[in-house]
Amino acid sequence: MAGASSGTEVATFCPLCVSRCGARATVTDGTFTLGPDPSHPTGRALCVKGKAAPQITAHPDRLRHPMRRTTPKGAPDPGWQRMSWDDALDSVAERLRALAEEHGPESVVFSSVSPSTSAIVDSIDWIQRLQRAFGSPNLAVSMELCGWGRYLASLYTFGASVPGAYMPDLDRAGCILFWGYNPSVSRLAHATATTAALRRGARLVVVDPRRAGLATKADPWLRVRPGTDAALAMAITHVMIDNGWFDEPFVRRWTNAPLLVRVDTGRLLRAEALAAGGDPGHHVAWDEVAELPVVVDPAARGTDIEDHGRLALARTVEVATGDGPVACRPAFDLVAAQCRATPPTVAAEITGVPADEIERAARVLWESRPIAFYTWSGLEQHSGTTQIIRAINVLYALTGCLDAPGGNVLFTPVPTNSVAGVDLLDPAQRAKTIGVTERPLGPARFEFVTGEDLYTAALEGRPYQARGLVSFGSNLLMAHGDSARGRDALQALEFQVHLDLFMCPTAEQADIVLPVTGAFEAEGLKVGFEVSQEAQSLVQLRRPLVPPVGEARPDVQVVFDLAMRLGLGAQFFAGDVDAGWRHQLEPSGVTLEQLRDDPSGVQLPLETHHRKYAAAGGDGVPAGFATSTGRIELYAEDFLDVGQPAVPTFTEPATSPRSRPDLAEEFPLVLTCAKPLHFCETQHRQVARLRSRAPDPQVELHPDTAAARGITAGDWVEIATPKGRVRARAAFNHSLADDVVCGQHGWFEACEELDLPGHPPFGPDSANLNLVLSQTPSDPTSGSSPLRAQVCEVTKHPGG
Ligand SMILES: Nc1nc2c(c(=O)[nH]1)N[C@H]1C(S)=C(S)[C@@H](COP(=O)(O)OP(=O)(O)OC[C@H]3O[C@@H](n4cnc5c(=O)[nH]c(N)nc54)[C@H](O)[C@@H]3O)O[C@H]1N2
Ligand SMILES: Nc1nc2c(c(=O)[nH]1)N[C@H]1C(S)=C(S)[C@@H](COP(=O)(O)OP(=O)(O)OC[C@H]3O[C@@H](n4cnc5c(=O)[nH]c(N)nc54)[C@H](O)[C@@H]3O)O[C@H]1N2
Ligand code: SF4
Ligand SMILES: [Mo]
Repeated sequence: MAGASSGTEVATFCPLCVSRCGARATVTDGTFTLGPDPSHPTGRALCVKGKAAPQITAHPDRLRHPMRRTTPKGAPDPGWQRMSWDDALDSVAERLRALAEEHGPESVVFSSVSPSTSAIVDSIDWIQRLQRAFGSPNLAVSMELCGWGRYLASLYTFGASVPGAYMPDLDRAGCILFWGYNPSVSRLAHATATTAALRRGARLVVVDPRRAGLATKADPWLRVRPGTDAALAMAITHVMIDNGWFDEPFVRRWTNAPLLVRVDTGRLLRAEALAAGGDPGHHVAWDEVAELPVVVDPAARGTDIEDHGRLALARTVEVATGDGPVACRPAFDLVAAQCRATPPTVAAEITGVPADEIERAARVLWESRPIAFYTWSGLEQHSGTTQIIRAINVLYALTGCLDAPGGNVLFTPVPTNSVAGVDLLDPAQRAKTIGVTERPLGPARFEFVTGEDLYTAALEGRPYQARGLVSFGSNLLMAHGDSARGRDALQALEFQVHLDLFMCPTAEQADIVLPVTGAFEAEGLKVGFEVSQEAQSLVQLRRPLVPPVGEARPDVQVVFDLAMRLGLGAQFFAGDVDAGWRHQLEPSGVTLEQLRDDPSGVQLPLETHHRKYAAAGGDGVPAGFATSTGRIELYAEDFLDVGQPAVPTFTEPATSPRSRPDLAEEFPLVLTCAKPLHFCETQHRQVARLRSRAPDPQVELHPDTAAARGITAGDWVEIATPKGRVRARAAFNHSLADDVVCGQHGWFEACEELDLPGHPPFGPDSANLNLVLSQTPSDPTSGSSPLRAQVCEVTKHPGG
């Protein structure tokens, strides 16, 4: 597709990060500029990266041609040799087919850059379709570092992705709770909506070890010690329960609070235990007026209970069973007891948040309902991530705000056909996802492979040998801890193809590298912009503003072309991307012609429906929640099957100075990290307009911490962990605790225009934080790496 004609103003959106800001582009003389588009539901502002999009697009280091390596893996120079697209695609297809035939399609792992940090959002569904149609159950997309808490872990409490899909209704919230999330840096559309909410009087509570971004406007801001968030959530929950600050009718009716749990086994009591013929699928509650057990059929969604107010919530009862009396406690009682064991005074000692601030947070949350919340990276990258998320999910469930106006709401989506191809993968193949045996409830259950498991499969052949990697831009070696092990793993692969805009350490290991178009060189279809009903109702097709550099092709085009060569034309619309989009859009009534005619998109008149769990279906029974009990699971019985507690539980981070006193003397500080404003993840350091504002990798530390080590602001320092040392420049941050420091990952690229050096991804001069962070010990449920609470020491760099 040719670029837009010169001098025109075009409606568009920036897909460079999760914010997907609506924008207006002005195209002149083969280049373009972007400005905000206040008429777009995510267009109130553009960040510096969006404004630098023209420089990213036109950067001289862009990959221009398909290339093959001519030297063995591990050689200092890959000896890249240009090849034609036809040759490249033919060889890739041939290698993948051979691997599938000899070792099964599961031996090929697909990977992708995260859609939160790139324009791959245009293509991710099609990439998944390719992976599934090919027959591989393995997709590595940083799910365990980026999306587990928001999307998948919350399924075990809500049966739905909260807050990933049930988004905070910021426009109506009485109180906004950001927990380990800093949208001022990471999602501008949420930051601008929050600022507007504050202006109309909404409250803001932020939990973050740093007072960054909107945390400066939060009241309270809770300065939590990294990785101890579960203890904080449990203490807040305790205060709420103790004061009756929870939505009791909601909790009784829609959570599994009243269901009885056997004290002896920890399992929910089943009706079959009460009398012969009782249904093993039915649960039991206790009627406190009749002093009798009540059978609860999950399929009835609570309509089989006459008076929910009569059910016991907080006592031990003796239930007569076929095997004699059995002591049982309502699920709520167990959760309350667990939280009671971590009252504010105890939590204060663990988390560093003063007890009175914990009490105040509970009061603010309750008194300024409805509460809308979001959690993100601050909670994803921990050895205890799943329990942290569970603790916060349970806290939120008690407020009764889920799917209520001003709470976390599933906005009505534009109806479309899913193209991710879930049905294309044979269940027998899905059962082979790498990691599913070790962590049956983890990301592998949903076809996502963790970095740790990918490396093990490639290096040790467990559970089987990973032999091929099709990598849509993901910079695995820089994104995951244990970078050096990652390099060895990639070198052990028989074949790797990598698609990217730029060369990166992961691409350097590939056999074939393919150049892809940037966001503004190709069309991109976006159905729904997520953050509000208005945003979620918008369908927009981004137009190319400039022609592609070199021979770069859109990811989605490469997916379709590869599919054709792999004999998957039937699943890929005979290679016609337009036909694929038409199929996707068909239920919406929106046509490609409409979208191409009007680049500002089509806004559908969709209405939000609240409290959908209570809406009756055709059979008159409410929808309830997609969990085993049909209710929100304050008590997650499923977790017992994997040796995890069913009630939220705090565990000290696995590699902290407290859990590892043997390391604490040498490494007394806790190292966490945060995203940089000027770059996305490991990208963009080569762009002068961005790099000039943030020239060096940083580590933030309290001035007292620095002074105690003879460090002044701006000094080059070494961050040392038990795995080694990397470099960064010291930056003072008064808001940090004096035993916590905050680094940045992703630094390797040079910026030639500014004469700023690159940093080797490996070796003594490296600034790659993930070289000295470990993927283990990982979260037992999800395999999340403990990247945000590891021990470290910071010292002045010997070179200054
Ligand atoms: N220590 C530490 N490590 C972390 C994190 C952290 O906070 N701390 N964050 C984690 C998180 S949340 C994530 S999501 C991962 C991110 O890790 P990745 O998903 O790997 O993301 P990036 O580093 O942004 O980009 C990787 C590559 O994708 C390329 N790319 C960009 N856009 C496109 C595109 O449209 N198509 C193609 N084919 N390629 C493209 C870029 O040029 C770059 O080379 O890192 C994780 N790693
Ligand atoms: N500018 C920019 N925007 C981005 C990205 C980027 O790299 N740059 N990346 C995109 C991607 S892939 C993602 S995943 C999102 C992430 O977006 P965010 O989750 O907002 O990212 P971070 O800034 O890494 O982390 C949020 C906050 O968590 C805090 N934190 C660190 N450790 C802890 C902890 O143990 N507990 C708590 N409660 N908080 C903690 C940090 O201090 C930080 O302020 O941003 C997306 N947007
Ligand atoms: S926040 Fe910046 S990079 Fe992200 S979509 Fe908006 S303008 Fe683009
Ligand atoms: Mo991410």
